[in-house]
Amino acid sequence: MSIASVDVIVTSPGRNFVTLKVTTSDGVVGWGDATLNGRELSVASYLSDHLASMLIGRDEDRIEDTWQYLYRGAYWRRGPVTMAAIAAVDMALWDIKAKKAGMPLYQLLGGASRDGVRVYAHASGTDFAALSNAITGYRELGFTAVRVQTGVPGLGQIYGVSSTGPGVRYDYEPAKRSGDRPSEETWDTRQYLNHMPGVFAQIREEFGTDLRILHDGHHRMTPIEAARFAKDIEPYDLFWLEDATPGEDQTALRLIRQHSTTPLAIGEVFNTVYDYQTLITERLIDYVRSAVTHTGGITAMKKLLDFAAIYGIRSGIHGPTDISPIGMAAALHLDLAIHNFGIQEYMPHNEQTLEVFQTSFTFDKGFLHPGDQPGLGVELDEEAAGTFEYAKAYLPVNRLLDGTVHDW
Ligand code: CS2
Ligand code: MG
Repeated sequence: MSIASVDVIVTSPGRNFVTLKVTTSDGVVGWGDATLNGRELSVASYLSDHLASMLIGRDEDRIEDTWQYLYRGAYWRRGPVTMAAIAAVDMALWDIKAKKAGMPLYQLLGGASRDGVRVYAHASGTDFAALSNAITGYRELGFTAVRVQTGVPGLGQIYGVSSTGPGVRYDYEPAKRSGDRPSEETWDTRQYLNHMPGVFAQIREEFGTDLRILHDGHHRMTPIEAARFAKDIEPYDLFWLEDATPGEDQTALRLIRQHSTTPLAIGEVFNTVYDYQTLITERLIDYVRSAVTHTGGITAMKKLLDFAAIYGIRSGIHGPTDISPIGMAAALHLDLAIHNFGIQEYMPHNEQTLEVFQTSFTFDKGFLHPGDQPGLGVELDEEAAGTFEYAKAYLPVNRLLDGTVHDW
């Protein structure tokens, strides 16, 4: 048995996705997500122009050896493009192995450690009334945890806030089809720091203490600003404060830890375990935020999460709509199997996306389950995929009020 063909499928059902299709000499098909929001074609080219020929003829069962072959064999290692390409190959090979075994992937990862995967939704609103409406809507859908993002008076469109009205499902897509350059947003940290603690106080006032509240700082604060913010919001018992500072400055979190017990989550822009080494060994974070799609796949994520488990750190796998249903399914199989599960991000995909990707995971009262189909449990309809043309899209660029480029 060997890999007979490798195909890269770029499709855009409402947003861009890159998918890898690996087919064995016996006709078994495995799928992998290779979507990197705003830089999709770089990964598509890495796969089709550089990796595909290396894979033909390889034994599809040698997943670890293939991972090492692609990682060490590249010479130029790490980085979002390389690791998304390797992730797609890895996911496809695990999909094949589980299909050949006739079982859902989580069974190959040690079986279920829990009955379901607790998920959190994205509740947002330009003001508190819209945010409150969104939280109520998600609670009615059965969610027990919500990420809350809201507008800041004086600032226009900012990260994470739906501009399509109060946060309904899949209501926020950050990548814009803005022609040949990104759109721009304006930011002011001081206005944000002064505004947000009151929002959390209002949420606790209105929704009580049971609801798990998460918030995404989206990389924008300096270490001392983040330390102040994490301390100011401590009374509101957040499940986590995410990306309080730009994560590559790992030791910045030592300052936040000195001032606050607000749990911290980081890592959605990371792509290898080395990005986490200080954060994990010094217990500077409480949740690992990587996506399977951006961090080298199931093989690498399982090792990363097992490493984090030694330090009492749990999973918080990234799951926005720019992770395809295949990448989401890979996360769910890991979530179900590992012991140190924390929570799973879940932004439901739109109807067009679900025309292209046939999923088998299910949602029930705030929990997802990957399903018991052999493999990952997601199949891509190539005919449907072919009807959605790729269109270049960019994540916004952020500038401070004086025009200085800032982290988006
Ligand atoms: C966000 C992401 O889900 C999150 O936590 O940080 O939606 C992020 O903005 C997008 O993945 C960027 O493509
Ligand atoms: Mg985030």
